[in-house]
Amino acid sequence: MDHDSAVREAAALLARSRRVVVFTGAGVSAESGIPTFRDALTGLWQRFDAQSLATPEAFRADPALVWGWYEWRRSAVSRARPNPAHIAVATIEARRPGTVVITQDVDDLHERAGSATPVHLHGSLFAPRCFDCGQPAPPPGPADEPPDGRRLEPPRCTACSGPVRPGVVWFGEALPEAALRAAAEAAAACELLLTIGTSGLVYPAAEIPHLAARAGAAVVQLNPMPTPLDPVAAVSLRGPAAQLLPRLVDAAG
Ligand code: BV8
Ligand code: ZN
Repeated sequence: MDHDSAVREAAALLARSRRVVVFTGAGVSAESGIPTFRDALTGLWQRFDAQSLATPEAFRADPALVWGWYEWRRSAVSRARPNPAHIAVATIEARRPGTVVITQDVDDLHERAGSATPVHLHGSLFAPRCFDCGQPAPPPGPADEPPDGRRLEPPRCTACSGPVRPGVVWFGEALPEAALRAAAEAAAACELLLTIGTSGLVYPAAEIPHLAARAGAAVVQLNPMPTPLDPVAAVSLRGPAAQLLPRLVDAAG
């Protein structure tokens, strides 16, 4: 299917769908200048593998190294702006009330683009909590300067003086039950699932588009690269989300 007919096909699917799920990964924030998960390893952290740094073990071993990485990412997000893909997602929600946005991203760009209640399967950079007792901690103020490549001692919990950790889901940690349940229910009930900018490699989140397809939904994928989701996608649009998604939403009305 050539690109233009793929866009027409995808637009026709969106045009006739009322129950829509939008499932996003780090690629939807790429054009806001936010490095994807794997690319977010520079400076002091470049010698690490993301999967080894995004773990409770890494935080226990060197809280300042891991907290510094997340504070660098949080300061990058605070300086970034939602891109046309985030805005197009919010337009889909405005035109199709009941649309459910499910994201693996830990940034707040969907919210800042107008998405009311995105389901964060992997938590958020803006909900830190105590590593020991779990008490929520106030997000530290905007990191005054991007601590790129610097260790930063995490703040201390006011209840038990344990170290404060980022409010994200690390490898080996369970996803928030309510979020996963809401995502699975939405995927099982939708007519169309748009998967945007995800490599489809990390489970159980990556199961969501497969679940929608098994339940009979059409899956449309937007990603510059092939992914393990290709086989379940009725249409795969190859390209950057900030270009493709607004075109799709305009064509679908
Ligand atoms: C769990 C938060 C159990 C942190 C993240 C072996 C086989 C199968 C599974 C496993 C296994 N070994 C271990 C596991 C389980 C593991 C897993 O799936 N590992 C994978 C790597 C094999 N999963 C877990 O550990 C999960 N927990 O299983 O717990 C359990 C159960 C009960 C009780 C206790 C324990 C937890 C996983 C969550 C990890 N946290 N994020 C943080 O952000 O720091 S995952 C993180 O990586 C992201 O959230 C994202 O989901 C994932 C991938 O990152 P990226 O590749 O950057 O992003 P993405 O996938 O979204 O891909 C980017 C895409 O964008 C690319 O395709 C690219 O082509 C595209 N793109 C680029 N530019 C653009 C674009 N697209 C559009 N436009 C553009 N411009
Ligand atoms: Zn505590």
